[in-house]
Amino acid sequence: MDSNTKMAASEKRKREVADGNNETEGQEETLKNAVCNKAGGNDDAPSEFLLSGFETKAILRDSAREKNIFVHGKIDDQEAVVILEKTPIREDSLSELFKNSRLKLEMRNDIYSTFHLHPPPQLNEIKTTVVCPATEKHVKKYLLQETFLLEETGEDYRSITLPFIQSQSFSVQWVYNILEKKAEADRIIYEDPDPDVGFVLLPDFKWDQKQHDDLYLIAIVHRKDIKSLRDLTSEHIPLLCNIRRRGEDAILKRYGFPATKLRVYLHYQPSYYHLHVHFTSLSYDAPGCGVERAHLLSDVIQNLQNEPQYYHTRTLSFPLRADDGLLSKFKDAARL
Ligand code: GTA
Repeated sequence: MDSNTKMAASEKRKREVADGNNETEGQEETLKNAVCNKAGGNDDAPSEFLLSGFETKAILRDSAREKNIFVHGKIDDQEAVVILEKTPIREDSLSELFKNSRLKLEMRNDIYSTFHLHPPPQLNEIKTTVVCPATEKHVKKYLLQETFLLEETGEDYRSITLPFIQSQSFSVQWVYNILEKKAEADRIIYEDPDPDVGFVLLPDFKWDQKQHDDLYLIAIVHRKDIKSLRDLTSEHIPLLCNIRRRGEDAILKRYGFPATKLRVYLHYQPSYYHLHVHFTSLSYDAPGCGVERAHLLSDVIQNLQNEPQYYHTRTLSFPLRADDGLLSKFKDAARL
């Protein structure tokens, strides 16, 4: 983009932002906040040039194998984290890919040759996630760091972890927006509105829904009083069974994906303390699906059936990053 086009794009973006400034009910947004909030809005057009003025500050992590990069920077003076990720090549796009791409020879040797293939733009997307305005906690979350495994007793949870998460965990506003249909309403694939055992099932924002290989959905409960696995007792068994049965049925109905191909689990610790359940494809090595963090929903249900207070009393292990404030709290309490 030349500088004139860039300036025009920037002016266009500012106008569009100003036009849409009162989108969020009851919230007074500054122009700059609105620029960032466009990243999460439903209106695609004004977001088009969101990243044209992005200033990179640091690479938080990148992976050649996973083909992604996590970048910390600024969008119009606001802190932001941008995640870029190459998406899998879809089988149903192959014929268009072969037919309409330009090939540039890199090398040829006997029967072997390598090329650079330049596909048409619609087959060359990069999945992009924007967190803006990003807090320091977001930046830390995505930064590649050494991790440590902790063991937390029920008492540790009440005396160390609970006060910590009550004072500084990520906002769950995005969760309430989903439950109140203020965001992502058109993405909901199933809802049980019951206030006790009900939930909303929708694609996780890590899944672009283009292929089933990396299928990823989350079920978010309507109840607002359950922070995590630690709060669960046998009282919640009907809720958990409902999520499992109806979630699996809805995924089968919508995607033709059977329960035997699903990994259904909760994270401990989660990033967001409002109870939710992850549904991922068994063949997808989803971030956070390792044994140190993921608790299979079927195991959780059985543990509660056998011992109603299981998660109140049991010692639970989980990994923490080196600069996580909770790790310091455990050190201060001489629990490490
Ligand atoms: N539909 O607005 C949202 C939204 N947000 C803010 C979070 N999620 C959302 N889904 C929708 N709309 O699976 C999803 C998250 C996550 C779940 C929360 O809600 O994608 P959790 O509370 O157990 O937290 O689950 P968790 O697992 O730590 O969160 P997250 O973000 O998945 O991070 C785990 C690791 O995954 C990160 O450290 C990072 O390595 C990786 N990761 C995170 N985001 C991406 C991404 N966009 N692309 C690739 N890798 C990612």
